[in-house]
Amino acid sequence: MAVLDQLTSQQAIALEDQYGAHNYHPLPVVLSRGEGVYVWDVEGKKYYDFLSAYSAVNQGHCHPRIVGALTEQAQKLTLTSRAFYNDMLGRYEEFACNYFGFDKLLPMNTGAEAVETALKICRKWAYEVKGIDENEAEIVVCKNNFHGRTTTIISFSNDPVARKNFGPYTDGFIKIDYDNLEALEETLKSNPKVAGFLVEPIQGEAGVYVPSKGYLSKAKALCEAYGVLFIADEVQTGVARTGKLLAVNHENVTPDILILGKAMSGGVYPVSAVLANDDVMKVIKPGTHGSTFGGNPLAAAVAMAALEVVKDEQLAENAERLGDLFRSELDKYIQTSQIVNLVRGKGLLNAIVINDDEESETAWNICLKLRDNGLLAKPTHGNIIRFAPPLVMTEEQLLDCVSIIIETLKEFES
Ligand code: IF1
Repeated sequence: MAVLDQLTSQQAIALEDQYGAHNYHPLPVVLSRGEGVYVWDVEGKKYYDFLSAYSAVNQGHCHPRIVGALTEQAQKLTLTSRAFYNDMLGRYEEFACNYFGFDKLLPMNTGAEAVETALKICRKWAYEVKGIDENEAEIVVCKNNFHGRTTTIISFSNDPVARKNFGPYTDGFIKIDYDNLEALEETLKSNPKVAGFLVEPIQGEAGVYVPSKGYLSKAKALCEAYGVLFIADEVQTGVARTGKLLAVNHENVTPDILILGKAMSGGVYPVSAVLANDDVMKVIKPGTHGSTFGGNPLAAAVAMAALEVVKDEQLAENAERLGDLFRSELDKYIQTSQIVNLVRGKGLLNAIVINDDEESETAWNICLKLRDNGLLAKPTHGNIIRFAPPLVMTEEQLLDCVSIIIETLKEFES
C-alpha cells in the first residue's frame, strides 16, 4: 500500500496492530486532522478533543502562530547540536527564564528526560553544595506518582505494569504518601541524606488527584527548613492547564527545580525543560549532561511562539473560568446520578469517578459512547475518566461538551 493512499480507520488500526509494538491500547478512533478544540477522523467525523494529548495541546491543535514559527524556522536551521551555538537558543532561554521567573534553563525534549535531568541536578547539588557523602543522597517521591518511563523513573513507581520485569531498579528513592505532610516531615527529620522532594502538584495518572489546600506551600516550607530541594514536576499541570501558569502558583510556591514539557510547544514538537536558579544550576558543567536535540533552534522557535500564545490568548484565565463552569455543571448532574460519584480537578484538568470498581469496563464503554457522540476522552485506572480539553475552548463549546457528556452518561444510568 502506498504511504499516501487514503486509509480507512480499520486499515490504520490493522497496520499498527501488525507492525507496531503493542505498548498502548488506544481508543479505536483514527485521527488525521486537528484544528483548535476539534479533531477529525479519517472518515471525516468531527470530535471535541477532551484529552489534548495528555495536556500537550493546551494551545489547541495546529495553532497557526506555532505552526508558523515551526515552518519559518524549519526553512532556516533545524539542528546544530550543542557542539556549536545557534542564534535561537539563547533568545529562547532568556524568554523562558523571564516568563517563568528563574535564572537558568536546561533544554531537553521529552518529559521523562526533563525529570531525569532534574534528578541528576538534585544529586549533584547534594554532593557539591549540601555536602552529602558520595552515592548516599536520597530523593523523596510520592506513592502513585507518574514521572515517565525511563528505568530510573519506573524504579520509584508503584504501578506494577510499568515496573514488572524491568529491574534491576535504581536506588536512592524514598516513597511516601502523597498529600501527607506528617509523612514528609518525618522522612526529612529522620533522613539527613535527603537531597530533594519530587512531586506532582496534581497527580495526573493517579486520577487527577488534587492535594489538600496548603499541601504544596507547607511541603515547600518543610523542604526549606531541612535544606532539601523542592522539585515540581509540572510536565502535565504546567503552562496554564490548571488555571494558573503553573499549578504551584495556586499556593504561591516557587520550586527550587521546575520541570516542564508537553504544552511548552503546544504539542507541535517535543520540547521539555528544567528551570532553576544559579545556586542550583551551577552544578551543571560542560560534559555533565546533554542531548543531541535538546535546545535545537526549531524547538526554541516553537516554544517561544507556544508560550506567547498562552499569554496573548489568556489561556490560564480561560482555563480557570471554564474549569469552574465545567465542574459546577457536572456537579449538578452528579446530584442525581447513579453512575458518577464525583468530579474533581483544577482549571481544565478534571476527572470523573465512575461508580464501579477499577476492573470494570464501564469507563471504557462510556468513552466509546462519548466517541460515538463526538467527544474523545480516555479512562485512567479503569473507573476514572480524565477531561482535559484544549484551553482555547469557548464557553459555548464547553457547554456543548457538557451536554454531550451528560447525555452520554444518562445512557449508562440504570
Ligand atoms: C503516556 C499519564 C498523563 C507526566 C508527568 C512526566 C511525564 C508525564 C507529570 C513524562 C507524562 C503522560 C505520558 C503518556 C500518558 C501521560 C499521562 F496518564 F500517564 F499520567 F499525561 F496523564 N511527568 N505523562 O504526566 O513525559 O516523557 O511522556 O514526555 O502515553 O505514557 P513524557
